[in-house]
Amino acid sequence: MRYPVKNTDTAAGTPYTATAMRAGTTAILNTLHRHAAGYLAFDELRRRTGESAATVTAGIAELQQMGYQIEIHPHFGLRWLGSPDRLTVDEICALVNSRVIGREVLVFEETTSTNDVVERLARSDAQEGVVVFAEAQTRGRGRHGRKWESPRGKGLWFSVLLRPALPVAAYSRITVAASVAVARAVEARIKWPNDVVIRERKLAGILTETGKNAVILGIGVNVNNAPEDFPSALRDQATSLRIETGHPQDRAALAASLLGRLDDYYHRAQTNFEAVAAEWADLCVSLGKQIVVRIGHRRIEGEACALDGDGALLVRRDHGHIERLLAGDVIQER
Ligand code: BT5
Repeated sequence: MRYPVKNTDTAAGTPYTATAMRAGTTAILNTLHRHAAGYLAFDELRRRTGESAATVTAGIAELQQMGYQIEIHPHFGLRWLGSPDRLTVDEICALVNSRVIGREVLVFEETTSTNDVVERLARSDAQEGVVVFAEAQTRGRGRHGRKWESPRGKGLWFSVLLRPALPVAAYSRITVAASVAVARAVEARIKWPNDVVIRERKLAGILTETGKNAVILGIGVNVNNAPEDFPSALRDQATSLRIETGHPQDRAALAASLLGRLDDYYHRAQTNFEAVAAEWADLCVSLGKQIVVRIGHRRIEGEACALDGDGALLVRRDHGHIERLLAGDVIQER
């Protein structure tokens, strides 16, 4: 599960290495976290993890020392109360359940952009599925060189290295699949081409770039941002899960659930894209609407009608002609 990094790349910052949490402790973390709703008897925890009493006792002490809050009740047993608000490789790997995406995880305290780090990994022939998170990005970016606000510890700012078995012309499928995975994980909707929105406010953004035989999938999700964590110009357009639910969220648990969904939809994008496109259409707020799209200096107006097999948006112009759009910004929607 650990990625053997020799980090000589100072521009990228230093990744936290896994804290060499013992295997038994990882299993305890996983089991208690899954049972977070109530108490778990000590013997039941032993049975579920298959560990000895001594290992379980030592594991709980290790977790508590790391800042995990675990209640020990003399009669009821153990209860998970929360984890430290800090992303760690150990916790994400203990919770994730996936085939490809997340089988190797790196966490940086700070970096320029997680897409930059993954791009370098792609050039060094790293295998697909490695995921890089950063607690803060100094040069987080959106499309066309736009800025992505990535305040420290508030969100999930991460990138995934993919080497899809798809022709380059069908790479848009990856963005489509990622949008569905993110929207499902956070119960939000999709605004074409790459925004994940709640109440018309942007909760997450996706930036897909191509590298050496690779797709670099960058995802930013606002999780625990308060309104004042956004620059004033964004306050009316952006939102976070904390703002929407009224409660701070467990970022590591969300990270693991996101990686699991991305893994699933990435697989489906390559084997049964029609089903993914149908889900996308259900979640999309743009379809069926009259939209104005800006692509560089061009403006295209028409009805957003469907996605095609490559993941391109089909727009019916007023004169009936169908335009096929792979990128662009929706500047107006009716
Ligand atoms: C995107 O671009 O929405 C893609 C964002 C991808 C960010 C991830 S974080 C991990 C990885 N590493 C990176 O460096 N990037 C990826 P675009 O559609 O161009 O939208 C950018 C616009 O969204 C900006 O111009 C702002 O208006 C707005 N924006 C910036 N930061 C935001 C935030 N945190 N929440 C909501 N909106 C934001």
